[in-house]
Amino acid sequence: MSWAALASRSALAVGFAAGSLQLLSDDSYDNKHIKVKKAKIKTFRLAEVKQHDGSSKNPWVIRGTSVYDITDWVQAHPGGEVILTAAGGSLEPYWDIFTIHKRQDVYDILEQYKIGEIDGADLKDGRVPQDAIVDPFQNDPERDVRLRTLTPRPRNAETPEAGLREFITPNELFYVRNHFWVPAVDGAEHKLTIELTDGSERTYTVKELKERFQKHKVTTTLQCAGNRRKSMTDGAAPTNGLQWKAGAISTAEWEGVKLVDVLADAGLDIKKLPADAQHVHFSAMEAYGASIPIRKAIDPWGDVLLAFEMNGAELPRDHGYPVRVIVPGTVAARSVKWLSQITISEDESPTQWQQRDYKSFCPSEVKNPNWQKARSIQEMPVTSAITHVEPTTGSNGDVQSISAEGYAYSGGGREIIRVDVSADGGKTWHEAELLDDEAQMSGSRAWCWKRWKYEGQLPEDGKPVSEAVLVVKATDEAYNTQPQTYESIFNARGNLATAWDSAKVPCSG
Ligand code: HEM
Ligand SMILES: Nc1nc2c(c(=O)[nH]1)N[C@H]1C(S)=C(S)[C@@H](COP(=O)(O)O)O[C@H]1N2
Ligand SMILES: [Mo]
Repeated sequence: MSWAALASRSALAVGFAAGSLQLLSDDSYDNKHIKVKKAKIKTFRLAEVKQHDGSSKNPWVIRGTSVYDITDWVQAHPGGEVILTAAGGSLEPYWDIFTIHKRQDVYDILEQYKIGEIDGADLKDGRVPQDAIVDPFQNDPERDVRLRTLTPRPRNAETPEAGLREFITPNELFYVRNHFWVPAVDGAEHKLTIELTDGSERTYTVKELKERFQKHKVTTTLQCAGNRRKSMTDGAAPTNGLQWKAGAISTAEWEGVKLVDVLADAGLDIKKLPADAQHVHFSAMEAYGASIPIRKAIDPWGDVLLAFEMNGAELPRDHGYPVRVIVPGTVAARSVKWLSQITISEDESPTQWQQRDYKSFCPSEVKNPNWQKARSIQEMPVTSAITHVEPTTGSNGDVQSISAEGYAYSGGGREIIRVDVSADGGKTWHEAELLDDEAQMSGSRAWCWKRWKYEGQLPEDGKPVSEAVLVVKATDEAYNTQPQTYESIFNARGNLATAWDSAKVPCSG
């Protein structure tokens, strides 16, 4: 199956099966049979493996010279159904691209599904001949070199300091978080299908969406659930996932049409919702998908957009061209790019990114977290970060004053009402100045980060120190504030890393 064929599968909603790490029934022989099995390893010809491709009920893959029946793993695969592109042949060319797999724990998962070996008659120099595959990343766009790249394929890159100090992040410096490749889309042809709970469907071209519905502008910050994850790792313990610093957050003005207007046009009775209309699923062209609760989707102050433009320009390919959903105040994982299908449903989206990844747990729940029990992250908690520090030294070479800048943000449209800064690690606090960026905002609620500025004398209590520890914490309109340390909010996924931010400033020789 090709990357494009995958994208056109309508049932791209990728499910996951609880407990799918069980051994295959084939392996549950009694002792006598296991002996028989060991003595005679099953062998398969390549032609037979080929029949178990992505369209087969029982997909198989090859790694090295071993054959695996991955039927029971497909639903549990964190990368979703793309796994099927490798079915019927060797994994290696794919894992050379998706290098995330070259790890013992991934090999261990695969080993559980082994069913035999490739017949020696098909080996060349003891190896399975490898077909060349199409690199799905070959059409990815050019990227600005100033972005701080974490992984090039898929593209994950954070906004550099220069971008974090602006209120509106320039498009080229807006952070990029891609789980897969960037789909190559013909914007004029692209269609979006909306499916209601009664199964009825309505399909719109992007052109039709632009022409038929009233346009709206919303300025909003997008923040990845993993923003500041590296500081949780440094402050508590190792976490899984991309080790973002404070740059997996950016702000833009988005233009598009309101999701609620399009849902109503597609036949959803907004005033008298059907009882089974509980969640709105968004499916993308590569393989990604997520959902939001219906109340957010139809909230007249919720400002959920189907966006075509970003900061006055056509949506850049990395950010979802030709259409993405923008869910203000909600974790950016729900702002699905390259949107192709919207489905109203009784349940949350079955994808990996709704059922797993974007959840948080008790700090001690490390090995086998209860994914099903944990709630999906939607509105983000309050956070803040220092983006720039500038010490001023006196004639003796000691630091005498300090100026600092940063951002503060809270989810759910909860406005930041105060930012407190301390230069002695949290003993003495000062209120930072909040910048007035009001003129650059549009939207029903406080969807944007606030920039803050602080200037103060050092040392705090007049006694010379060798190092000042600058710390910052923000408070939102619900008087929620940030935890002091990471131990209490540590979770193995490294999500919602919102403890006080800090920066050390050397003060005297
Ligand atoms: C049967 C073989 C496979 C196994 C056992 C496997 C296992 C895994 C595991 C454990 C992860 C999570 C890694 C992490 O979170 O650090 C993962 C992620 C992923 N896999 Fe696979 N994989 C297989 C085949 C494939 C193939 C053939 C492809 C592509 C053609 C693929 C694409 C991906 C992608 C894109 C992700 C990342 C998803 C994301 O960032 O959300 N996998 N896989
Ligand atoms: N189709 C699709 N949509 C997606 C993603 C993706 O990988 N594919 N990543 C999500 C995540 S986790 C984040 S943080 C944001 C990032 O948006 P940006 O790249 O425009 O900053 O997009 C979300 N929407
Ligand atoms: Mo994210």
